[in-house]
Amino acid sequence: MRVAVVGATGMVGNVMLQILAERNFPVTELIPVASERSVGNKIEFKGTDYTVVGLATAVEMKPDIALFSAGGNTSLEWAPKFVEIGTTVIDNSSAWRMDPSKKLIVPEINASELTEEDKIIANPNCSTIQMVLALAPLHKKYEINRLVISTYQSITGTGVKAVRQLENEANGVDGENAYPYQIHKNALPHCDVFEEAGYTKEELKLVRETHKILSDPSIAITATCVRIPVVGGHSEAVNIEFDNHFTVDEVRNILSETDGVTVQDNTENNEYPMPFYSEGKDDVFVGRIRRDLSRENALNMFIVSDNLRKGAATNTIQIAEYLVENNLVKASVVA
Ligand code: A2P
Ligand code: 11C
Repeated sequence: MRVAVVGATGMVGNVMLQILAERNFPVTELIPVASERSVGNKIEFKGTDYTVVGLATAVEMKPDIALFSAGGNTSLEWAPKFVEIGTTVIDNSSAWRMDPSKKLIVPEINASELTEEDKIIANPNCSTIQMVLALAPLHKKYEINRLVISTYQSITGTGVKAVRQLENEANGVDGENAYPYQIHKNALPHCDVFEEAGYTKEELKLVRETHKILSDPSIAITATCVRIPVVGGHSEAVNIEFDNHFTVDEVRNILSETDGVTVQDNTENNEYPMPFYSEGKDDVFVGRIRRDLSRENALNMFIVSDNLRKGAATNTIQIAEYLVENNLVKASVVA
């Protein structure tokens, strides 16, 4: 496969390259793509140096697959141009997620919906992916009717600029800021931009994307998303109300048997998921699983995952793997 990584110099793009190599994705030629200011720079992939190209050049190079993570506007403008020349695009931005003609895929849940006709496939938001991976098997068994979500999100979700801001603040150095306030020693109840009714775009993504992935718009969902000064992953406290009765042991068993989920839940040994320890791992870690004693059929749990991996790059590459394994994208012979 000739694989373009659009946004190869960015936070997620960099992890995409790492994961393509780690998982031995069948890359015959890598096409790293970034903005004009990075064109000409070298990027190392599996021991070979590749030159960063701009988007127009990448289209001329006719990749079989393009993995996009360079912001929504780049995806909106350029994904269709790649599709025109026969490329299949897997897009990690929010550009196409809610487009009814595009599929929003978490492979463990709904990859079987994919067909050869899907030329732009949307990768969900990081905080949605890790949550729905743990919720999907519980929804199937007990039917979720309401979710109350509070997130504690890594600054890596904002990109390179945010990581620099935290480093600068921790070192007492001036620099460009990604956030309207100091993030060092702080918590900002503000992820992405404010939209309608006082909610941020990140909060609305959790609502809308969850409805789409679980194919169930009837679930009542409300969220508060908070940015905290950590880098290892996103954490989420989720309160879940089911239509049906459950036992906590049964829930633990279901989650233990779910692909991509690791249960870390033993309060006697202080065992619970934390972003510091999820960094660099592909799993979604679930712990603090306990009945909500204030409501019938309600449960609390804490869900943690490396937002750059399962929340972004790993999920994107798992989609690509599914396409290749199921012959939904074929390598072209380029003269
Ligand atoms: P560049 O490094 O040249 O700016 P992050 O989210 O970590 O900040 O990374 C964003 C990624 O998207 C980078 O690889 C960045 O390239 C790339 N990018 C940003 N704007 C564009 C654009 N207009 N065209 C192509 N790539 C872009
Ligand atoms: C954050 N979830 O942590 C965001 C980053 O829609 O893919 C990814 C934004 C997106 O701020």
